[in-house]
Amino acid sequence: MDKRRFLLAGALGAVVAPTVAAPAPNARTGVGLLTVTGAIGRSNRGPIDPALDQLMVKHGRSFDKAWEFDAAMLARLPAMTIQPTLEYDAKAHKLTGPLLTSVLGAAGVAAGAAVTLTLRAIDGYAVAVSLADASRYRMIVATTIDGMPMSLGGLGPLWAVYDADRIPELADKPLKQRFALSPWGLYYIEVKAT
Ligand SMILES: Nc1nc2c(c(=O)[nH]1)N[C@H]1C(S)=C(S)[C@@H](COP(=O)(O)O)O[C@H]1N2
Ligand SMILES: [Mo]
Repeated sequence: MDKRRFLLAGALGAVVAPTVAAPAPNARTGVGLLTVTGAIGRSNRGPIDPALDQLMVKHGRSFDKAWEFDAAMLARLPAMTIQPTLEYDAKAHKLTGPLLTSVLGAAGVAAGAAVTLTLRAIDGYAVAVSLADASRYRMIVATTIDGMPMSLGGLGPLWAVYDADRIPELADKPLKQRFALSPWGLYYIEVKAT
């Protein structure tokens, strides 16, 4: 390395260093809320533990690496707000959370990747959606409803949901048929090359 490049590298290092000192982006410290597996580019945990990962084992899952999010990691992603009419009470509710594409992006899935997602919920409900549709629907991983964090036992803690009123192909359907792609109690996503 010549002297000029050395000095430049030093100057960049000085600028870059404080950023590097910020909390490691892959550190999960809070309760794991969402596990992303399959065709992911980044991982922050190892294989499924057949003894301790009870719900995932019950749901027949298996993986050798995954990206796990806690609430703080989800909260660091840009939040979106949607206000769809929900089928449960036929009322509009305000839902906030990151775009599903941002969540996958954090796990190292490229925005335009040709992949299918399987979204799994705590009660065993699972639904497949292409990343292209999830992106077109501007699907979010909602964490709050009407300003309140969603509860386990209700629709939460995470709900994959979209603004069906504003998606023509869904808004045309009766309310009861708009949310089949929308698992409440979302806790697991598999990413698979299409
Ligand atoms: N966790 C979970 N999410 C779910 C479901 C479910 O059974 N479990 N059913 C899906 C379907 S098929 C529809 S139409 C809507 C409403 O389903 P429900 O009336 O059975 O709640 O939620 C979707 N999300
Ligand atoms: Mo349904």
